[in-house]
Amino acid sequence: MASLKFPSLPTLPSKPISNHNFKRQLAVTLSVGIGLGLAVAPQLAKQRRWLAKNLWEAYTDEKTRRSSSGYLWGSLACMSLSAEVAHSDSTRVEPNTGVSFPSSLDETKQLAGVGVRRKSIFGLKNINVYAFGLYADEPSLKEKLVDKYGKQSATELKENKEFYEDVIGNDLGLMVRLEIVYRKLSIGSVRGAFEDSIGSRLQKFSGTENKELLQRFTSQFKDDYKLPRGTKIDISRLPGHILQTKIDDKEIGSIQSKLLCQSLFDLYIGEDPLDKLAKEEIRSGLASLLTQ
Ligand code: DAO
Ligand code: DAO
Repeated sequence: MASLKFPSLPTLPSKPISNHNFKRQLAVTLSVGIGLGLAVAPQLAKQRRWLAKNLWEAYTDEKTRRSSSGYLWGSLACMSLSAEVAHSDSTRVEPNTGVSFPSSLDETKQLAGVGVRRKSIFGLKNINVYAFGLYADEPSLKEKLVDKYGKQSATELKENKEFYEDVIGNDLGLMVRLEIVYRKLSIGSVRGAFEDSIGSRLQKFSGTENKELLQRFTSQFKDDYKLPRGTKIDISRLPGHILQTKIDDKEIGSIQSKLLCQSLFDLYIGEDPLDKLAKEEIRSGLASLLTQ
């Protein structure tokens, strides 16, 4: 039987690695490893910024730089800074929770703004339940609304209520991504919260309670689903007013209803939103997407 032969490895230098070289190699290896780790993990945005700042301070400190560990600090600081720069233009961090959202998804969806859903418990303290990012499908936003609003400037558009009513009510692509931050979320409390938040919008837009529609929506969420911190829920409006829900990228259901789509997005961009600052940010984001 013919034996398999591996090509011979290039011979390693026989000279022992000097202490100085060793430190340099260690510094480079460590910084590549740590830098890559930080660069790829979006949930580490806060830590990345903190580390970049501290390492840079350490490196620029005269004493550290003159000492033999200068190499280590220098390359670590450079790697962290570049990871931070690389990330700052491709993600947006929700400031209250540190959750980061990619600025664009699937090539056509653009992030319009981010916010946080809070809930007060026993009327005492507010807990952060989830961070959210609202995405608009740029081509469909333009296709549906550019004729009507394309001549207005972003500043004019930002103040135009009718524009947001049209964004909420038209059959154009929108998606909200929720990332759970609360550690003890039970399906029971989630159902209860929907009944208040979505239920009141169904009533507002249709004039009736629509118990059956709300029931259809909440019955998608089975009792055995777990919602640990870090779970991502994507709720999208697909063509034909179809509201699709995915949990950690797995589709769990779709419901065709203009009223339900409108009620859901009204929670984030409507007149009485879950997070007022986020609403302002999302509204200007949408206005600039349409006018650019
Ligand atoms: O445990 O009593 C509690 C507080 C839970 C608050 C639940 C708020 C749910 C908001 C909707 C979450 C959607 C994923
Ligand atoms: O924040 O009050 C609110 C409304 C949130 C609507 C989100 C619906 C998707 C929740 C999926 C739960 C899965 C068990």
